[in-house]
Amino acid sequence: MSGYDTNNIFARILRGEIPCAKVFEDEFVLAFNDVAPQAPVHVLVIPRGAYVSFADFTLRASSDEVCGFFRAVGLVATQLNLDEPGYRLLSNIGQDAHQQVEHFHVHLFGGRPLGAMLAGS
Ligand code: DGP
Repeated sequence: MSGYDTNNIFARILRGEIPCAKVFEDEFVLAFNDVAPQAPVHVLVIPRGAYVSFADFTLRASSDEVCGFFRAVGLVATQLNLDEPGYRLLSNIGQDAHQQVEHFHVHLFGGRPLGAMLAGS
């Protein structure tokens, strides 16, 4: 995977150049509704820092950023009342996973039974 493109769509959302339906934000993350939801709840959680992939994030981000990110993911799920009956976290990394936006992110799906773990195989 190549370097970070500062004009990717999530970088532009973070800079406020493109609007988003914000769900949560703190010093580490921004969480907002996916523009093309695939479940009643479909939220994207992104770190504020410029990281392309999971490896890039976990290797280069500070411990505070990594911890803050995953805490925030859990907090968003809890705030959306998803702990029961449950939800799914998913992160696409690279070509085989069809990562479209090269700013590391986690999808949070919920609000209905989510079916089998992988589709399109
Ligand atoms: P992926 O990189 O394949 O894990 O998914 C990227 C997701 O980002 C996809 O579900 C659609 C969403 N998305 C793309 N552009 C925008 C946008 O401008 N606003 C919002 N809210 N979501 C977007």
